[in-house]
Amino acid sequence: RILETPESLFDIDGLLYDEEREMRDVVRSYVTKHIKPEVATWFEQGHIPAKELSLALGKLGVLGMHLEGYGCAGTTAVAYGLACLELEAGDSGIRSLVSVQGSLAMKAIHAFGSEEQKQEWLPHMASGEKIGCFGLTEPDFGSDPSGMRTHAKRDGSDWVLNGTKMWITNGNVADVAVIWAQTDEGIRGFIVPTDTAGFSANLIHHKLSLRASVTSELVLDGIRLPADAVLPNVSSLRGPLTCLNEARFGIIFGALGAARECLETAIQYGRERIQFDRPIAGYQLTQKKYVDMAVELGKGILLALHLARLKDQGTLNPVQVNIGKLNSAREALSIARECRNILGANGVTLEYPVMRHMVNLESVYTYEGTNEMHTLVVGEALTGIAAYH
Ligand code: TGC
Ligand code: FAD
Repeated sequence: RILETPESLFDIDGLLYDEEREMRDVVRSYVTKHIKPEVATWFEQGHIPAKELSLALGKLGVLGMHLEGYGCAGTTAVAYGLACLELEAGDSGIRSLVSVQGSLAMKAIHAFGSEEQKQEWLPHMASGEKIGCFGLTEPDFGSDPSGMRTHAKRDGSDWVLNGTKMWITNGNVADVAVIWAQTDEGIRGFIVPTDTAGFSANLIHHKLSLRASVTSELVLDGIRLPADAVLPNVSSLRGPLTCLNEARFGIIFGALGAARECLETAIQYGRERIQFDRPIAGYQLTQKKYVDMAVELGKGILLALHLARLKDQGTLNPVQVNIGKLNSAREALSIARECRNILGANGVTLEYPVMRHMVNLESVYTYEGTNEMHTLVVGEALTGIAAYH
């Protein structure tokens, strides 16, 4: 008997409510029709039609879908997670666009913005008319953002912002940047329209990963902002880290979408590829690989669903998000590498999605907190001893 997907082994569908399955199917169908046929070309060219995609994803209803009000759908965490999984089955870059928009830029405004800021930005971002980015990382401060050098000083009622942000997803296509900066009052977030004088974005070239995603350096050169550009309701690293919890949550599901796509491809390939007069899927060594991968994929999805149910009941804590991101990124990357191996030489081309997912997952493993950072957070939770320094 051939199972439709490796997920069927675990009867994942049986754990979902009808509306969650329906929403998942809508996103899956969008990805099948509109992303999968194009994405290898976008990846090869290192270019995505970001504006068109943003509008289409807004229409699909996935931008800030888990946020309440302001044009956002207010779905459950489970629904949001499943959408991320389906989007990343297309490409991690597409899920990144959605994560950065909804879970980082919109979440920052939604959680810490004034009523006026929310009214001004969120409906346009939910519809995809306005694209957001989120500037936390700097050239010299990645895993340890607490040392950031970007700073904002008051000048009368204005703020003046200086600094450089690095590796910023959506940077060159963004209409608005949420920038985190040191101030005399602690780390604060600023809403920076990207047409403000002194703002520039430089595309990062020569990426070998997430090529279907825009990644940029942001230069903030004496940007003058009005008093109401600051997010009023947070003044510490808690601000960006709260947003990271949301985006990491999406990755817990998303990375497994990439893994599922790789595994399905490798199973299909192995059933058709004949060596030594038999399909390679018929060899015990290959079957052990499939089984080990399916077990990790299923366990990962079950963990993701458990965490999503905790989130929906309001009891998910950040350390549990660290555990989920650690597990999903690690296992998805490992699955993608093994699937690449099963495809042999064909595995190194863009004819199949596997190596594209594999190299994308290298970024997923690093961004939103590296494997080591998540390990250290969980290690501290287990032992009570912080081991970062
Ligand atoms: P620490 O001193 O422990 O805490 C500082 C303040 O933050 C609060 N806090 C949290 N709040 C919410 N959620 C969390 N998970 C939190 N963890 C800590 C904490 O209570 C404190 O608040 P307050 O009010 O008392 O000041 O912070 P630390 O400096 O020791 O840092 C801890 C560490 C290393 C875990 C943190 O810096 C970290 O997570 N580093 C990794 C950086 C990272 O993940 N960067 C991601 C950049 S964005 C990105 O990659 C986007 S990729 C594109 C895509 O998503 O597709
Ligand atoms: P570093 O922090 O220099 O780490 C290098 C290595 O050292 C890692 O293996 C790390 O785990 C290890 N290490 C560091 N400290 C310790 C320690 N104490 N103990 C043990 N090991 C340690 N950032 C944003 O703000 N916004 C974005 O939109 C964004 N998008 C991104 C898109 C892409 C494609 C990529 C690749 C990155 C993006 N980032 C973004 C940046 C990302 O969050 C950082 O790359 C990540 O946090 C790691 O920082 P770093 O690259 O400076 O590595």
